Amino acid sequence: MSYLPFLARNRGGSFAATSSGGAVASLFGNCLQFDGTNDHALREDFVSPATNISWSFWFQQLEHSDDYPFGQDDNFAVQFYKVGASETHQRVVVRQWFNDGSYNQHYYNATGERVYSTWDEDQPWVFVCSTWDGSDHVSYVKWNDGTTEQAHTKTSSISKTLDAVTGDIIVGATGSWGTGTGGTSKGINGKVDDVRIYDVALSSSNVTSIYNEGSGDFSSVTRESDLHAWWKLDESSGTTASDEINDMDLTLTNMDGDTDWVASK
Ligand SMILES: [Ca+2]
Ligand SMILES: [Ca+2]
Repeated sequence: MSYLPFLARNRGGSFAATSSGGAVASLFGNCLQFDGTNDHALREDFVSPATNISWSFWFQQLEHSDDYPFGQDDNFAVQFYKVGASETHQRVVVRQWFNDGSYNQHYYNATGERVYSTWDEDQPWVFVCSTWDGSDHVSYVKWNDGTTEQAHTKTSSISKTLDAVTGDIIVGATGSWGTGTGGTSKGINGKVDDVRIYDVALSSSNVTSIYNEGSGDFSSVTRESDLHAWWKLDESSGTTASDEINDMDLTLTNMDGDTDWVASK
């Protein structure tokens, strides 16, 4: 397995690196580790993309809990997207909110698509991506622990509108499930890495490319110009997580800048 750093980071640039890749996600340098109590990384007044959106990230749970590692809260629940894994249902839920206050969500828990084989094992890093193109909500959940690989996709065709909204971006937590009011009460005990928001609906092949980057394969990455925000989470100290695209940096909250940056693999 190999790990190659990104060689081009400017908006509009392209990646030049190539790699043979590897089976297990090597992810991207460092990541953030959250304590499941009150840790989170926050960006207030984040303006989301309009019309089309994709968002992706990696997470690894370190204990059984009903928590939600990523979302945006506009305080009026107009738009909100988050994923969670419930001890009761052993599921990953990908939820996209729309401007009428409704949402569409995908549960990954049916026979043959269970994301976790057992909660008593160390959990793998899981890649999640959600896309919206104006008529279809498509989500992807993928992982590879070196022994088992799972790759699942769900699609919903629905008629909804998605305008840009302003609200908190929260990594490592969101508010209580189902309320749509946001907040930070549902903090993950685990790790999160490489959080991205795109202003386009990524294609299935785009999503596979991003997933493969986690294995060190950057050979087919061509969509950097579509990034709206990108928190690589590669810092090693301090309480700021930089956004590579528009300086929408996250602030580590209730966290320790000396110990909560850890190697992602
Ligand atoms: Ca990282
Ligand atoms: Ca804390």
